[in-house]
Amino acid sequence: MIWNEEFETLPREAIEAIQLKRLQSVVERVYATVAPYRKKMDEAGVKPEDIKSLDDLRRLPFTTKDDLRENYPFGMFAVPLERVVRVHASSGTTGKPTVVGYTRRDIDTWAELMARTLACAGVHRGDVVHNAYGYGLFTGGLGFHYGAERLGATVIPISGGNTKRQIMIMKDFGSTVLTCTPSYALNIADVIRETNVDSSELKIRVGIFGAEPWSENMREEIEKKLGIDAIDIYGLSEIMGPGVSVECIEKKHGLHIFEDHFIPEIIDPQTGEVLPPGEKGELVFTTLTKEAFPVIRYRTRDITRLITEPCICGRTFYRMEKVTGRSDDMLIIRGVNVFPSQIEHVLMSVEGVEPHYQIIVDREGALDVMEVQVEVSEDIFSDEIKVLEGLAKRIEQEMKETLSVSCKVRLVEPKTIQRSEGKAKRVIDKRKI
Ligand code: DLL
Repeated sequence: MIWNEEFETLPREAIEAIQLKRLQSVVERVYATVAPYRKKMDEAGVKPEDIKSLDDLRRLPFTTKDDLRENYPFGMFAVPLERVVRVHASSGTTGKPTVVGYTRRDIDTWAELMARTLACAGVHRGDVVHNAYGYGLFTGGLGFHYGAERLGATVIPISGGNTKRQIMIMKDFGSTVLTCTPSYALNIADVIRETNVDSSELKIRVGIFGAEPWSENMREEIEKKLGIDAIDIYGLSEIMGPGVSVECIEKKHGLHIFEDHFIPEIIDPQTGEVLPPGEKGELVFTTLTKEAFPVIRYRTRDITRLITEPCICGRTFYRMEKVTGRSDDMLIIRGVNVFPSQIEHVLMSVEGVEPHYQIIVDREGALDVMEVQVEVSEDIFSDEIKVLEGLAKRIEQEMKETLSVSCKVRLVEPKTIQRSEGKAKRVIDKRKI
């Protein structure tokens, strides 16, 4: 079902007309009310009235996480605090969190976009949504919650953690939709298996997973273990939270971006130059309707490409390819760029290796060293040392071929790598400590 057929199937010209009108209005608003935007625009010599076409967007300066940090906590809000009915925050890897605010209308827009998101993934009234995204400052829990209510589904606000209890509730309440991070979905699947729960007693049909990168192989693994369809959802607190883009039930065709509320651009992360449609680069978003915390050309650091053709599902908005990593996720190992997603891809293609891994980077003398620790199945682990060594060598070989840099592979006992209840921590970089 298409939740908002009127908007989600608009012809291109109509989408662009809406975008231009809304863009002009938001630029005018931030210039008038948010001092850091006014300062940056003045320095760049651009005024709100210079935005005459969508192409003029590129005349506006970028906004980065540093801008938000410098104006912590509320310095980039465009309305007085009396109009802000909620705040959320995302914890960065360093220092203070990024704080975002919502007016009553923003919360309403977000609920509408999350209702679209859920409908896009095939969720409907009568579904029981088991919402295991964290409730709190993180946008996942409440974002899904309001969307599921708007759609008219039944929400179980379970939040993350206490996995055995989650499974009991899922069974007893007849949950049909699972929403959580992909790493937590795997964790749930493993606990189901370990506790010998009869999976035919579970009614989960579809899962909507996001908030962290996950590979196609990881999708297959989750779908197989839980017997469900696994849909990818993307979003970030600075732009709104979940509900920026989502796959439709067709899957693997990219994530539909709600373009009547957000304009996506792809830029070269080095030069900042806008790249033509179809090219891979850093995703940049401008919000068009947000009141409390509008953002202009926000650099997400996420790497993807845009797909401009309408989807077979009938929706006309541009899509983005699955995000496989962030430009700041990239590890530089002895000068070679390595993305954790490449490592995941290699691991997931090896028989007997479990989808639980961690990457440890360190420096020995002047040399970077990378170790990949990965769990193997019980059968393999109890095999002879020779077999284990052979497997580790084979993975090392494949890593070398894929990454063009060597790493050490250590096969570890089942259940030794810490399980995730939210976003998984894949990389431990000891070089920075
Ligand atoms: O993770 C919002 C969210 C909640 C999205 C629930 C989906 C589901 P932040 O905590 O601000 O917001 O983290 C945003 O997470 O810039 C990406 O790097 C990463 N990310 C989010 N979704 C995906 C995804 C939420 N589907 C950051 N694939 C983003 C890959 C993702 N990375």
